[in-house]
Amino acid sequence: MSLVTTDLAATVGTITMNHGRKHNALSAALVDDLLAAFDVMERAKARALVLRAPKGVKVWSAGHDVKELPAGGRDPLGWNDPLRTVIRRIGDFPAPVIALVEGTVWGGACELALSCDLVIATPEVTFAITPAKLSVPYNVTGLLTFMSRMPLPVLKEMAFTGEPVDAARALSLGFVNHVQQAADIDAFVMKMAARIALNAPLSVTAMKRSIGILAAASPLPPIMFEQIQGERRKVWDSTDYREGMAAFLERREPVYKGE
Ligand code: YXS
Repeated sequence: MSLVTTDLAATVGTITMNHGRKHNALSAALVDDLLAAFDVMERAKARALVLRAPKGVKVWSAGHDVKELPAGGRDPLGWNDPLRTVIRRIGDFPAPVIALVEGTVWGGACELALSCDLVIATPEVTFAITPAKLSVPYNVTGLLTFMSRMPLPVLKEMAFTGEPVDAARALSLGFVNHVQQAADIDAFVMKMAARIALNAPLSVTAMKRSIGILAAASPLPPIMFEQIQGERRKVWDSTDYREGMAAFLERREPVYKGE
């Protein structure tokens, strides 16, 4: 049985992440079903696409499936990681993707939501960027996603503390487009999606792709990329990395020693 449901109304598609038992943790299985759903919507030439969880969820997505992170000794967020794959798919999708967010959003799911073209949330939504809590070295394109959505001091606060930021603050900082009450958000999002779908799809796609290319056009000399990878390897090779994983699985607070 698929871990997502899909709906296509005229030229507006909806993909609903529906693995409630694991709070939509972005496992390989859930991401595989998401990718299949994106392909269906692209073949159907959807002109706007809504990415959501079931109505009224407590957790939109709990982020990367921690139980699928490598035990150590290699990059936990490499090119072929499911989280990286689905983030790229959102950027590659020809039509605008609108994140309809209810509930709490954790870790890599913050990047999933913010990599969407538009983010619309209820007032109860919170976003928590959690790599530091789990001793995970977030990756280059992931950090660039966040850096392009919010001021650096805000990203540093979220990344260093791991503490949630609510929808009102996210709206004031510009990484949420609109905040709508739960009773209104579905109609609000579908109205915006329908408006987008009435516009010229080739123009919308060209602008989405051009903006994406321009926003990602940050020339990084190879030596700087290798320097970043060196910093990240210190983390994924550390005993702290293994402690973060163990603490999550044992449902206890981690004790980090900086080694
Ligand atoms: O024990 P069972 O089998 O019932 O499964 C539990 C949880 O283990 C599971 N689950 C997850 N499994 C894998 N990866 C996850 N991220 C994850 N989150 C939850 O779902 C079942 C129900 O969870 P439970 O009992 O904790 O539910 P709750 O209602 O008490 O609490 C809901 C949450 C979301 C507050 C809680 O599950 C939680 O704090 N989850 C972890 C959130 C988090 O830290 N996510 C970051 C994942 S790492 C990631 O995204 C990147 C690698 S990074 O860190 O770099 O950003």
